[in-house]
Amino acid sequence: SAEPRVGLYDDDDGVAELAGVRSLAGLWASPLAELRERLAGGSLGDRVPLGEVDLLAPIDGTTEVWAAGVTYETSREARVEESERAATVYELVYDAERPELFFKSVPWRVVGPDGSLGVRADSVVDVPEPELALVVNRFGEIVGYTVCNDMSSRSIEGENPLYLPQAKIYFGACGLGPWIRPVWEIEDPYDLKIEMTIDREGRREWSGEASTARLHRRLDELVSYLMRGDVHPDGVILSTGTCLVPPAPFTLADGDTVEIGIGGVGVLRNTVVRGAAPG
Ligand code: DO4
Ligand code: MG
Repeated sequence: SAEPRVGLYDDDDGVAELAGVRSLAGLWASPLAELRERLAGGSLGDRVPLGEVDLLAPIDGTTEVWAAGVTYETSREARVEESERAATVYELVYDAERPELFFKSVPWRVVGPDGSLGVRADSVVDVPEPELALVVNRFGEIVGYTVCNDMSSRSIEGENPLYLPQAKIYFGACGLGPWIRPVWEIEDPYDLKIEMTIDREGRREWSGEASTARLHRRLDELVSYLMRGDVHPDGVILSTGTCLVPPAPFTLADGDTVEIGIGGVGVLRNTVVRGAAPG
């Protein structure tokens, strides 16, 4: 049926439904130790080959997506360059005690694997941002990792940093997936390769590679600021900032394919639609 289900993926390319689990958000209501036991001991439905499953974005309920900014030197440099008049805000936040955190998406706007990402019709310079995203439970514990594409309008943000919500939050701006890798299966989250390729009309238009080793913040430090003075009853997804920014004059075009791979976590692939918003 078309009902969304929660499943466990095994390394032999099979997926089995987690019996009795109605939503991901429900899982984020358990402390990490309980979640781990629940996943290890949960009863599973029939195993289905991955190819027969339509993967949805791994987010539901009222779980929000937030994102951190200017957490890699590459991002700081790109922002300083695109916004000469306001460059110091980026310089300052890179070394400030409080990180830059911003709201990115509600679940219904999130685009899953193979879905269409959007570029705003009123933007002229647009880039994908490949980011490691943390899945955080309601207690502020990191329970898993996924891949986030924090699509951004460089022309709108570059005009004035106060335009950040317009540059970052719009129809099709947030890609997430292809699944969640449990935290206990990743040995060192500070040593993950991040790769991005952008293909246009059958040709490689841009590619780059970096590592979470260059992250300028600690993951739990980012989470602690996100939980400070706030509540996330259905847990929260926190994207940790980009380590790759295709330099100007690069801009995304309608029909581009963006693939982001994070070692041990997964590969998120999407196509780009310019002016994706209906109406
Ligand atoms: O400061 C603006 C946003 C930065 C961002 O999204 C990033 O560094 O990934
Ligand atoms: Mg970003």
